[in-house]
Amino acid sequence: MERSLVLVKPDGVQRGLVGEVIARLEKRGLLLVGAKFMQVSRELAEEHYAIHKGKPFYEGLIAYITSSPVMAMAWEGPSAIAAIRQTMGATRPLEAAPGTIRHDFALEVGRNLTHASDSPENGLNETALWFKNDELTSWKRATDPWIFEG
Ligand code: DAT
Ligand code: MG
Repeated sequence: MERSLVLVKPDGVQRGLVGEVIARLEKRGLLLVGAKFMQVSRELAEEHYAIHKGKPFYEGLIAYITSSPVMAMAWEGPSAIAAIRQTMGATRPLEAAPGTIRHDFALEVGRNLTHASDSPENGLNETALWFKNDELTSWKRATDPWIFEG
């Protein structure tokens, strides 16, 4: 099982797409283990996007993610990192495959609706950055055996 941080970023919240993102991940079979609706501080934004510090789009990215509330979630599943990034689509919406969230609902890289962790290690680190331990719930879903083979 892998764990990923998923954010519905301010554009997704403002556009009423929180439910759409959750519905797609739920229907895919991924398991929700944490969620909170929150305003992101500059401090958290800088820590989350530390890897992009110094890039030309960095300041715009920090301004975007802190501009309005986000829906922060932790999702689990087998190969959750690849599965969720596939459901989100490529970073640039015009390069995202039809049927992905970024293809279906976005046009510009700076308004690409969602964040998802890009490796199992980052999935654990990012969920630990955004959630306290007691904000994550480990649970068995009745349908797990019908979705997870193992
Ligand atoms: P992703 O969100 O698909 O993991 P990333 O980690 O490379 O993409 O970049 C983080 C975010 O930064 C991305 O969702 C949008 C923004 N971004 C990335 N590259 C950009 C660029 N060349 N111009 C503007 N914004 C960019
Ligand atoms: Mg990334």
